[in-house]
Amino acid sequence: AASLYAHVPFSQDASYLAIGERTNANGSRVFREAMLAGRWEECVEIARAQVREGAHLLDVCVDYVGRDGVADMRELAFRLATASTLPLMLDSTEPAVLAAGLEMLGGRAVVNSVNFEDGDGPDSRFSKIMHLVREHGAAVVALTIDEQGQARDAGWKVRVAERLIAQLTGDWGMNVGDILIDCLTFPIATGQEETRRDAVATIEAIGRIKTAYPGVRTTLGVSNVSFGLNPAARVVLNSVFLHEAVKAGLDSAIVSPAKIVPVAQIPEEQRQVALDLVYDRRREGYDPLARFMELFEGVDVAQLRAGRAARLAGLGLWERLQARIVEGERKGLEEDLDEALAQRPALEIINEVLLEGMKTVGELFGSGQMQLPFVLASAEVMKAAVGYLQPHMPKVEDGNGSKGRIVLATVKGDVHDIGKNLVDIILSNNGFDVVNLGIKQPVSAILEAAQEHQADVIGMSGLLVKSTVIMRENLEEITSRGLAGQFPVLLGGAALTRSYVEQDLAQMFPGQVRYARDAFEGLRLMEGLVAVKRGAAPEQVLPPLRARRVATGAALTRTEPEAMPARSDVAVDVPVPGAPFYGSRVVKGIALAEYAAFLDERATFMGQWGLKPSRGKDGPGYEDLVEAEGRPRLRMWLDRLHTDNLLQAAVVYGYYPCQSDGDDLIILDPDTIDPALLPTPGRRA
Ligand code: B1M
Repeated sequence: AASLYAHVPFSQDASYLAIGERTNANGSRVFREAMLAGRWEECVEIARAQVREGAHLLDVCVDYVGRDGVADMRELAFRLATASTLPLMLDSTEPAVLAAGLEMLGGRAVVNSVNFEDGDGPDSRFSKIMHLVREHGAAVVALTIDEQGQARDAGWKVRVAERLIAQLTGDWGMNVGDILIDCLTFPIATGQEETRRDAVATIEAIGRIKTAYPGVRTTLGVSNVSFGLNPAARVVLNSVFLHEAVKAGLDSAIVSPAKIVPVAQIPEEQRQVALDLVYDRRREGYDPLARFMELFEGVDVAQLRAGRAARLAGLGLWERLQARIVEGERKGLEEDLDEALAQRPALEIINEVLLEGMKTVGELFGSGQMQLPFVLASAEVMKAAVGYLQPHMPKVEDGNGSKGRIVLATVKGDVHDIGKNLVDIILSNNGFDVVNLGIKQPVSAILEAAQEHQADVIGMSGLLVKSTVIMRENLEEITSRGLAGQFPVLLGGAALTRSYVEQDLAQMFPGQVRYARDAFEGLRLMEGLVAVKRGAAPEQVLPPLRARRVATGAALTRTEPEAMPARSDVAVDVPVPGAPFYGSRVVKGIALAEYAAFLDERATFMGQWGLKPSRGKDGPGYEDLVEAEGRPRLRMWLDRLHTDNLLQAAVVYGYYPCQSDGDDLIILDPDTIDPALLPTPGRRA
């Protein structure tokens, strides 16, 4: 899905796609009241708050009895089209309301929803809404409801999903990846016998649909499951249910972050009973619903929090500070930091206590036990702690003015800035002048700032794996603009490795590029890089780059299946396929036409060549620029490449023997290995 500003993939790394539910007249009283009173700015503010809370998409629903839904949707979608950076999911049962929203939006929306409640004939809602979806190229949420009603057991849900997928892809030409199947659930805690197995049926159906159609997406409105319980019990049941659904393959969920807590933070008995309730594990003398209600009798959400506060209070100072980061608990932070400062220096508190907490957050998030909004809360506490400790960090006042200037930025597409800001503090406190550009910075902005501020060094930070690729592209761009000699570059961020920077990147970058594992290594390198900028020989002022380690004569050992460590139940006795050959090969002479088709025109025209369409009505739009400038220039270049034979395109590829060593994958040099140990090239070994 896309807004005017950003696209959002339906598959999220290490997370489900979080769809904010508060811009919904049926789900949020505050939103509804603002909408009914025509306080549109307040509605927009609710949307913005969800962006800050870490939502990836916003569900927008204006359906309310007696209102003119078309007018409301037009008004709201018009505002959100430019006020929300996130794409929208337009949520209505009325085709006219959906049409009004779709017409106001740039980018690509998601339509919520279609189903077979009144069949799939030409006059059905399904058909009417699908005409709109097709006309606007939207993605669509498809509910497991048919002519008999909402599907209740897993088999029924799966059958409706199959019918939906068949029709949406067959009759409506949709890509399976643009369909979000919602398996729906009724509340399971109302005591009605017929709904007790709804959650388990939903979880099972999600698993079966994802197995049968790996490309299809699944979604779910989570809060419905706990309807009827008190707010504290709802928070726990919603969280446990969401966690189980994600484990079964749920890709996205309509949620309110306030109604979810990380399962790791739920007390054991509450979690266990919630699980029994979700999976309807009743047995003689034990009804999880009754026990669950007992556990939460008289408990309100404030008490849930109070329980956490009491638990934190019971911890020792260092554990508590770490727990504050992990649990995103800010209340009392300053007092704890004051106590900590009386015992250890500020930098040590950050490095040895708080960053350890952040590491745990990363692990919990990576393993799916912590949802994104909580990572955000942890990040906020971390930032607050660093801000509070900053005045207590050592500062160099040598009175000689700046020791050098760095332009610092988190690279394009990456929002992580805690590490970068720490680098800013450490460098500033040590006499360097830092121009901190913030997050998601394209290379053009970084270079512009470096030139404007006459920077000595460019510093780039990025934590996503894809940011390491962006850094490489940025170095290429700096080189192609002839600026590699002018700006030494410092790189840092958790996804980088020393060898990637000091071997791969250093090899392709004609200037100086260095890797800093942490802010202190950044500080040590800064002096050398500034000196290089001012004319010193790199080998005199910078540590040597790490050379590539080449394993020679590595002993390839064969581990018998029974000697394998018990790590998983993956079969180890399958035949190992032989590679067609070992080593690398190069394919040359690839015709220009074969790869020119892969060129990303938009990225080339706008990102690289800087063609900027006008935002208003007066100047040329993107398509005009493409026709008038982009394509003619591209054709000229393709002709020149062809006639002057400027590019020698080649592909290098290879097959190498490898083996594991703990969690490392060791790539071996085929020339140094006893051939008898290798699977035979071209044949199954
Ligand atoms: Co995100 N995130 N996150 N996240 N996040 C990671 C990086 C991740 C490893 C978590 C995981 O899966 N275990 C993972 C990346 C996986 C990958 O790329 N393969 C991840 C993901 C997937 C995502 C999203 C894509 C999730 C989603 O929406 N599906 C999304 C990304 C959005 C985007 O960027 N477009 C996302 C969002 C977020 C939050 C917004 C919620 C929040 C960031 C808030 C903020 O920064 N304002 C967040 C957080 C907090 C994390 C983790 C948990 C912690 C990062 C952190 O602040 N560490 C992180 C897991 C982890 O790293 N353990 C994770 C503390 C900080 C001090 O360390 O920045 O590494 P760091 O800085 C270090 C060094 O690296 C070095 O110095 C510092 C120490 O002194 N350094 C430099 C850094 N920059 C330097 C520059 C230098 C020199 C040294 O010179 C120029």
